[in-house]
Amino acid sequence: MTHPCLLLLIGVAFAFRSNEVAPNCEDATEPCEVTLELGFSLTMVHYEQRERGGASPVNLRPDGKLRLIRHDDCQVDRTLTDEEMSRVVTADGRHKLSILYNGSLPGPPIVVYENQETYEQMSVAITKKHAPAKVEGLKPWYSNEIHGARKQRRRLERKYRKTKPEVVITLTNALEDESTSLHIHGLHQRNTPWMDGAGGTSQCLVNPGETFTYRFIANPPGTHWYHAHHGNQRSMGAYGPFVVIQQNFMQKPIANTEFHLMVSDWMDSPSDRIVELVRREAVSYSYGFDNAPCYTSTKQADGLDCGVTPFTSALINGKGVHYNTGTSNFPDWPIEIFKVYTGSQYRFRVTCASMTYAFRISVDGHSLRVVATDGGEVLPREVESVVIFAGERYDFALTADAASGSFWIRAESLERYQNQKRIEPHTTYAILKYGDGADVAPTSSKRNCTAENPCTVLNCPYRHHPDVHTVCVPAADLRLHSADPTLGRHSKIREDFLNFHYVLDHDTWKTSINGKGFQAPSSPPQVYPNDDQQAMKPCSECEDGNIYCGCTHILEIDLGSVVQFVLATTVNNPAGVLNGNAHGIHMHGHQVQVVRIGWPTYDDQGFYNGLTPDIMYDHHTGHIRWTNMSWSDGALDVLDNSAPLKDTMVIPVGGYVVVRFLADNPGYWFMHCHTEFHNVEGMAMIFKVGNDSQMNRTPQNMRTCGNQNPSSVSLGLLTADPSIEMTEDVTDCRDTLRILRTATMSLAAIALFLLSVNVIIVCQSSADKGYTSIPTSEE
Ligand SMILES: [Cu+2]
Repeated sequence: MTHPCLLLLIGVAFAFRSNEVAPNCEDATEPCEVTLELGFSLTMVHYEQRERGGASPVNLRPDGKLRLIRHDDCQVDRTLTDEEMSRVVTADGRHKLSILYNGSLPGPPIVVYENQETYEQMSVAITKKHAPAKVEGLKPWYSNEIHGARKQRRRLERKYRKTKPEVVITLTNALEDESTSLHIHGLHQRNTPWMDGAGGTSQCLVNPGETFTYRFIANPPGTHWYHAHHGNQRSMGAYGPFVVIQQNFMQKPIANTEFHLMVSDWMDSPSDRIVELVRREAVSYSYGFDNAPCYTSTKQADGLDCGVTPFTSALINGKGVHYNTGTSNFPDWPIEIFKVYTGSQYRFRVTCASMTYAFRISVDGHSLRVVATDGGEVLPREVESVVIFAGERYDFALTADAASGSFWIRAESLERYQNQKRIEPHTTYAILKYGDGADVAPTSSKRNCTAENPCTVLNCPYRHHPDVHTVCVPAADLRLHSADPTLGRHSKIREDFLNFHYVLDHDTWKTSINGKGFQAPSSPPQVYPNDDQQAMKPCSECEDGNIYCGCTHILEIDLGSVVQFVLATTVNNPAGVLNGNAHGIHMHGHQVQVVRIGWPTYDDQGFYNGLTPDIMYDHHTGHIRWTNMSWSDGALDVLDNSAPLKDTMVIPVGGYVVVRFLADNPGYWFMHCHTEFHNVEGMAMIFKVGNDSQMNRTPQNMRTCGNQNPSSVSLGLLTADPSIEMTEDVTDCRDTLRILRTATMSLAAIALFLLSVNVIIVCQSSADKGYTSIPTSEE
């Protein structure tokens, strides 16, 4: 292994390529246009130019530079320039087929402004709501902003009054053989549910060679991300940061003060392969059929499954470490560097884009002040580390309070045991570097947690972190700055139990929600709500629970109702065997209040020993419900309106999470596990808010797709007079106009005048019957 000091030379070329948060469009009053091209790409390959052309593999030299291998004779050609090196996706140093936006890993950051408030509204927000003296914890950071913001406010007053900027993303599918769609994870797409990018639900898939333009208002503000919403594309690299800057001045990014940090595992296998291995219980061979060692699943601190397939690599901002064995070591390959200056404050916007593994993020020598999750601001909470699951986001503030030097930023897996033996977690690294000096490998070490000074870890998927002097704080314990008034005690709360678990389909295990595996309809219901050609298998044909049943699982919710979902992951099989792992569940189109986390039971060593006693599983009906029936129908007392708002919730194995939300965003919204191979297999459903007449009408020029079954009548149309394609109203108008022309020749001027008036009235009334504008949800 090469010494890390040498390798850090290469980090220089990459360090500031894309990790600082900066708006794509300076002017928030204009639509912000971004172009994304999704294509295959190879890591550790130098493309002569982005639009393909020649490509040559590269290797790493001992001095940290990349060298080009000539493709004709496989000889070393030359060392790449820094500029050329910056265009090579190094990932974990292996050559791997990837699916990337604009050839970059992660994809290019998209940073836009929140839908604009008027100046008057912003002014009130500053003076009343966010006066520096009232902001706890982050006072220095925010108050600097306030002082600096006065001039800016006057400028913005002139510039931004009454604007509604729009984001326009033009996506081209340059994959040769796969369709795709683009989801902005965290945006609500209020009034534009057809722009949500859930392929097959909110839109037709974008086929190879096609282009699809997404137009929407960016809301809510915060740290979000974009990713492909089809097949395995996300875990092959099809993701990138998406930040919506809050349109008051406190959060305006300042150069060098905010960073994107995207962490993800980087697996050898696509999730389809993992589905098949897990489903057939062949996973023990997943090291490769030719290799001797069989794999046994690693366990987390509570003794339950952590990694069902081997951890191979992990990346921070597309750069990281490859493991050949289960032991951790220092990075061999370029890693991300975040440059800071003593005395300043920094905001890290952290997103987990993993296929499967969660990560515990920490920075040697520094504590993290968590200030937001899933885009939503929370009261600052000081922690040693934060656990982040696929789909989640955490923003933390960090004070650069060291005099100088470099410190490891660590992303550790939650693996703790294998074959009953204690193991070290797999760790990938980035570097927090002070000042402008040379890049050197940190010599820092992880904080030592002691009984006197225990470490606080946010968002563990288990209640305790035994024997390491660690205190786990659940995400539900975070608190909003001010209570959300919309979700108080309501006289009527709709309650649904959703069990994310595995069920037997003949002799194989499959992921499900309440025993149902999601089968997509043949055309997206958001585009074709009344498509009589649409193939859907109604879940009414399924029995709840015990036996796997594939169907188009849709939960219908009345617009305006207050909804409580109990998201559980409890045992289902009659033998009482617990199988499963923590799931990160993502709800599209909404932020929900996480009002309660229910844990399973543990022994005095902290190991799992039983399902939560709060929930009953009825083996006869396959339903789950509260054990205490007096909690039913939303009566469970969770009356704390300051519970945090999230869109991706981690459900502990054998436990549950209660979320509450106001169903005020009409549309067909996808809900699914963000472990990609669980989602691919069917741990997904649609929750439909409002009826079709309450949803904005999908624009008529949306692309078409779906089952085709041309009738004889429509076939006849193909050979008929082209004029027959005209709608009745238009035809009527044209006929009338033809008569009018005849009349012009034969009638007197006064008769022509009278007839024209008549025609205009007739045409106008016909046009009024047609599609003229998008009705708003208030209508
Ligand atoms: Cu899952």
